[in-house]
Amino acid sequence: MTPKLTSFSELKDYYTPIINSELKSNIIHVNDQRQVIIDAVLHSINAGGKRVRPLLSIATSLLLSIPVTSILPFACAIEMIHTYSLIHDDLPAMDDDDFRRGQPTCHVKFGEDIAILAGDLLHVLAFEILATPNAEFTAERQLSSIFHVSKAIGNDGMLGGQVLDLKHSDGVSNFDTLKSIHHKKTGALIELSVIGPALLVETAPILLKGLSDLGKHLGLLFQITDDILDETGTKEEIGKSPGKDKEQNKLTYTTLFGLEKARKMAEDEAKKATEILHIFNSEYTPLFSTLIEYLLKRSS
Ligand code: GRG
Repeated sequence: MTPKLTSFSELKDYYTPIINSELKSNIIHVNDQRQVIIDAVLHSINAGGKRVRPLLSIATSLLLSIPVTSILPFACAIEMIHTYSLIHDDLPAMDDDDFRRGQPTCHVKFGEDIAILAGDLLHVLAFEILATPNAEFTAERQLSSIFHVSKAIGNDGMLGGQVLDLKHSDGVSNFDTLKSIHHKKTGALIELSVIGPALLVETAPILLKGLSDLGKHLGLLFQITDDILDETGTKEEIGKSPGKDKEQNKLTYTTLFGLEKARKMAEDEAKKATEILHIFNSEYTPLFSTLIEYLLKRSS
């Protein structure tokens, strides 16, 4: 029986091993030369990510009384897509990072060719998992979920945000551009992690709207904190090389507004997210408040 979880840290401690085992069960070893791609995928998947996105999906499931076991495949697919985006983001042709999640990046350890393919495999695996019939959900809702995932990671979502991020130095550095990059690059997948479970079951429109707004605020909160940590965190804390944003002339909350204002803006996003929680009449609402607190105060 699942213990009563009252805070995000309890949720994280309880569910992280369960997420890890769900991920492991979906990455199948092979007995020939293709095993190298499995090793590369496992290197990045097991490198020590915080599992924020699957934990968000689990938190939403608790909030809406959806059985967590039914949501694990969705949560696992989102973590695979996220890990894939990190592998590709670290490549020399993109952000060119040697260190991620406290480990050498995938291309440093396995070479660029294998790292590209490891990302591709995670992408494909994620959709295979999302398309696998799940007895808890109708085929129509699963199809709709696949549609929403595609939208969240395509040109109007994560991929488009990455393009805008890479190319911004050719363009204008203002708040609208910054928000657009952050909403797409990071926010879209975070919002999807929050709203995704609700799309797989029948959910009242008012709650769907609430989850979408909540997800948007959490996405911005997450990325502002990421920007702050890039400036203030150590390599050990953030598991990657700090100071890269300034070095690469990135448009971020701290490069545009400075540290103090960025911190205030993160607090504003946390406050707006907290204000939405009252619409959920659930014993897990306080847990969600601690989740928001964690995203605001995290140091890794
Ligand atoms: C998805 C189709 C498709 C393409 C990918 C490369 C790319 C296009 C997008 C990159 C997007 C990217 C790297 C966004 C940054 C998001 C972010 C803040 C990552 C850090 O997340 P954490 O702190 O990392 O949750 P851990 O390692 O803890 O999981």
